[in-house]
Amino acid sequence: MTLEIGLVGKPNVGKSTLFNALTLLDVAMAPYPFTTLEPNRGVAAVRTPCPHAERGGPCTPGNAACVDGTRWVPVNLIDVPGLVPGAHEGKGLGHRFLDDLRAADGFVQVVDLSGATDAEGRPVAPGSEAPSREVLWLEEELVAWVSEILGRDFERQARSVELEGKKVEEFLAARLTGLSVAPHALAAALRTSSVDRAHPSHWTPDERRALARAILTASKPRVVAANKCDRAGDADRTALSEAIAPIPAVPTAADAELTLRRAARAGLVTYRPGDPEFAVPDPARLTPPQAKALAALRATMRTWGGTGVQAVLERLVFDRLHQIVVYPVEDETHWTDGRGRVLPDALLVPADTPARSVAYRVHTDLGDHFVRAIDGRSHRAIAADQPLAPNAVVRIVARK
Ligand SMILES: Nc1nc2c(ncn2[C@@H]2O[C@H](COP(=O)(O)OP(=O)(O)O)[C@@H](O)[C@H]2O)c(=O)[nH]1
Ligand SMILES: [Mg+2]
Repeated sequence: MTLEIGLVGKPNVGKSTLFNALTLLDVAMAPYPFTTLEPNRGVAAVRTPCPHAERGGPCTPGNAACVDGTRWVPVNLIDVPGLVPGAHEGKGLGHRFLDDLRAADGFVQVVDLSGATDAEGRPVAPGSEAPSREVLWLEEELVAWVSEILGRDFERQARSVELEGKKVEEFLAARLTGLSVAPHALAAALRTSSVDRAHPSHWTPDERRALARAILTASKPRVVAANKCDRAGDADRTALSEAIAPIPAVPTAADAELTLRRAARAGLVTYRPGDPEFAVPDPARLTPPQAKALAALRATMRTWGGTGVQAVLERLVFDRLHQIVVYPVEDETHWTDGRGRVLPDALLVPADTPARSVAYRVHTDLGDHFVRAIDGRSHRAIAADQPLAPNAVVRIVARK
């Protein structure tokens, strides 16, 4: 039940570089042996302040490392190679890649902010491609893909649903199985697209397309990594943001972040991913090319306030996917589990998740036998249907 994020975009914009940077973690992420699961699947992490400071003692992290009071909570990342216009028709192996995205909870679309790659990813003169265009065409590809999944043998099936008097939600949910569309997202899509719920067999292709678009908007939130920002300026960023609003664009320098994480691992710099700057403990150790590369990188980070790489992921996870972090414990006074470990697990859950669903995330038995949750700060009871607060430390009480 780890959150899954897809990196999408046309070839040569920096998806793999971003993937490599985000999954290069120096913190151990149990239960993951190390961060790369398959060539294009890996584990990245989002940052959140650890509540251990409130207790005045250290924590005993299990799934999410704690570094200087910051918890690194794992999320799964998939690098989906080059989607090109026409992908939904199978162009550039589009089908296979799109199908990799079925289970994704959200997308980071990587674009070349410097405008120096064409639609197929070939290099062109900087500024000759508007990066907003690829955001718009990718949207159309994704809509066509969802429309197609939705539309297979639609009318015949829709008529039988009408005859049997089944609910349209059930009909659609069955068609969208595997696409990871939550019931509330489907309900929201039905509301915004205002189709005639009683007569799906009457829906026009345009109406089905509008519904597919609404499903996509409601169930697969997107943020844009405006990459190669080291070769672009503020005017490029503003133009992109205006053209793709309300989708947010975060300027990123993926190869700068990758360089920094590698340099930090080699001990050449002090840098925590997401920091606005880095330090060089021993400048004499740098070769002249290294010193030059780091100086250029420092200038980019000054311009943009960092590399933007952690920021773009966290923007998606916290702002668009509305995730919060909660800490299940067995002892609500000491914030420990049965083995005395302090705040062992940090879980990402959607902000409106009821307490009982959080219990199910910990263990099926805890969900099945849920009695109440207890807030580890106020010690008040939390009912099954009540959502938890961000950063909640919570004990689940279950019938034996
Ligand atoms: N200038 C610049 N180049 C980058 C950046 N990120 C990636 N690149 C380069 O862009 C090219 C394509 O990167 P890659 O990650 O393979 O792109 P993908 O095809 O989208 O996976 C490589 O030469 C990278 O080094 C960046 O932030 N700035
Ligand atoms: Mg790649």
